[in-house]
Amino acid sequence: MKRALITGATGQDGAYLARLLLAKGYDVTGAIRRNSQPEMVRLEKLGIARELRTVDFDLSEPNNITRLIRGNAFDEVYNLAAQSFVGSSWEQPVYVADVNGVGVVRLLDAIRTYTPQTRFYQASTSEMFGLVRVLPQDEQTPFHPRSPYGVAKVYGHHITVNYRESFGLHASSGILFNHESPLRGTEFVTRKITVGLARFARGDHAAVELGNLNAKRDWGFAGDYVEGMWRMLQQESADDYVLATGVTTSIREFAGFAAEALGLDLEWSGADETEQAVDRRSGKVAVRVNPAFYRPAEVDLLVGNAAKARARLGWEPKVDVRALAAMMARADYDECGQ
Ligand code: NAP
Ligand code: F7E
Repeated sequence: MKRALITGATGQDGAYLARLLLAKGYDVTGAIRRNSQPEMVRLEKLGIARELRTVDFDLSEPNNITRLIRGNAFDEVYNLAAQSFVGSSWEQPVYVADVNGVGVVRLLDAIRTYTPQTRFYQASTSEMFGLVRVLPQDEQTPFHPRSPYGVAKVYGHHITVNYRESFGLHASSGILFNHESPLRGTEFVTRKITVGLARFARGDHAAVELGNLNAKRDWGFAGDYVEGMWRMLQQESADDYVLATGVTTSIREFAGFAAEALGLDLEWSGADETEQAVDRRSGKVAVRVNPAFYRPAEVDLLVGNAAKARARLGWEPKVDVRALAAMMARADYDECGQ
């Protein structure tokens, strides 16, 4: 039985990855940040909260990391833990640099020292591309991060490559484009839209307030992406891979897909700060712009090329953005009714 450690096991990806590894017969340890109340909601929703062992863990605490790695011979370590919300990274830039950046080398160095045979996955991100100069983006595209989050992740990415090249670790970096699900945090734009519009469809006619509707993202389904993470660690040698769908969609269009799945019919009007969408059926404003949600620096357009993952890992995304929006909107509609 293989032994895997997942940091960030309480997060969206951690929950789906834990389910995947358990189904494959792994012994899974979830490294969990101590909270005043254990944050197991996603693992409970997937019905696996009791199937993995859990350990207290914080990426900013080197003693904690060292003891955990030294005391266990994990076959695979998936480093998914991070402060992952780009929007708040401008408010906590030092913390984000420490956890998302330096935290990665804390883990890698413990692995190098105590269990160099352990295979390592680093959760890198399309946010590293930021102000993109090339369309679509692949493993060769230069980085130009636009947020403290993206800057910290660039360090995490490069130190993963560096430990692979310096010490021969089997350390891979997955450069993942946005991936969502009904387990997505409610502050991210997709889930904010699906929760807000589901409530609207249930008769609570409060408009969803959003920032930049023109930003475009390459959105896939988180369940598909964790399969790609696992495949990276099954390769004979470690490498870096982009996972993406190759389709880019604006925030406005995503809201339209979610609305459609909920039986709403949005009519857009205005521009920039005065833009809004009225639901033709109820006559009420369902979406409006609130500049408070604009970011100090924006990533305007992301679209990935996952040809390398397709060719070498046999990885394919299975859920397109319209189906994803519908899946999330319907799950939130059902949840609102309970
Ligand atoms: P998420 O839902 O926000 O989960 C993040 C996890 O990290 C949570 O379990 C959180 O614990 C944990 N965490 C935060 N700070 C920590 C710390 N100091 N020490 C230990 N654990 C800590 O994020 P996600 O969407 O699953 O993303 C997983 C990883 O992939 C992240 O590294 C993210 O940056 C990266 N990524 C995500 C996407 C995407 O579109 N989802 C794309 C590319 C890369 P709590 O539950 O206690 O908060
Ligand atoms: O924003 C725009 C916002 O917060 C997407 C993380 O998982 O994916 C995620 O980062 C876009 C941005 O995700 C609102 O300005 C408009 O352009 O959903 P988001 P993100 O910043 O792309 C990457 C790959 C990661 O690695 C990250 O960990 O939507 N937007 N209005 C808004 N965004 C939010 N959150 N809220 C709004 O009201």
